[in-house]
Amino acid sequence: MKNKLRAHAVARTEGPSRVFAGLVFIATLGALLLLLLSPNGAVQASQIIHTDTDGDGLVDAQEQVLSLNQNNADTDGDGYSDLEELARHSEPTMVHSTPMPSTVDLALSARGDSGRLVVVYAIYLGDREPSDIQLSMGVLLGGRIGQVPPWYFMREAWMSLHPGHEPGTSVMVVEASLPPNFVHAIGNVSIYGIVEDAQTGTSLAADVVDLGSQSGVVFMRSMPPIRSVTQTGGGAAGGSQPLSGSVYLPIPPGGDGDIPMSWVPGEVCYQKTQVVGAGGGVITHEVVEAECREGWDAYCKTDCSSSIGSTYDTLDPAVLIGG
Ligand SMILES: [Ca+2]
Ligand SMILES: [Ca+2]
Ligand SMILES: [Ca+2]
Repeated sequence: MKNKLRAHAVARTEGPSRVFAGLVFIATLGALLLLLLSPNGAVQASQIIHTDTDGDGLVDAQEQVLSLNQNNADTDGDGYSDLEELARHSEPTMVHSTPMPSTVDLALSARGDSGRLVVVYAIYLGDREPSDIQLSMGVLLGGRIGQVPPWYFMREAWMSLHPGHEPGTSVMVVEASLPPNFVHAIGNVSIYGIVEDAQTGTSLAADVVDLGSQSGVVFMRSMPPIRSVTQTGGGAAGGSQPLSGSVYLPIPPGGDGDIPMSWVPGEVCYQKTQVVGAGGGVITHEVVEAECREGWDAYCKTDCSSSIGSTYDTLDPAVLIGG
């Protein structure tokens, strides 16, 4: 391993096909170790907590959002860590779901933490060095790919590097924090990341996390995991059928205490949508079904069903990488 980790964050100023100059974020491995070994695990001026009890690279608070086991680095025991399965889009709680072969992969997630909104970039590097890739970040605002200056993301960024399942492979985590008001002010925000070859600028992998604001709480819109097959939801579409829509996971800035009292614990707002528009990589969805579903370690907004008929935009990761 090289003695330096380099993550190059560049901003998009025109469109997904353009690469632009930007901030270069460099942290030495020594500095990272110092940060990781700090007594309280907190490494940021913003006091975001990076306690990772099982050492799999996903901090406890993020595992809670994703309903993973914060005391087990490999929740399903298939040999791939929870972090690697997140980065490579397999199901971390199902032993028969393991990553598809890939060279580089990326997954975005998010959580609320210490009054901040933390965006997590889980990057499967394969056998590449961190310095071999650069990370582009941006935001979809009002149907257009926004110009978010890289310093806005990276001024409070945090990185760590972890071994992958196959020998010589690794998985990198980059976390960047934002003020939640960023989402509250806009309503629906798609944050994207693109992993590029640092030498050629070629896009290698892309992913998007969709965030929304409801009643002063930030939500992360997430595909229902495969494990929801075994969860019996409420309503006629529950039972043993896989959920085909998305779930709206609340990620309050300071933990459970920020959830309005009226919201239902142990449930999640499930939405089924249909695509009503697409163009330039932007996909417009309309909510056609919405109801609280049981069996989740989350909360369901009481008026979940009132979102029926509403629309939101997201980005197509395939378009981001030129697919
Ligand atoms: Ca962990
Ligand atoms: Ca874990
Ligand atoms: Ca696993």
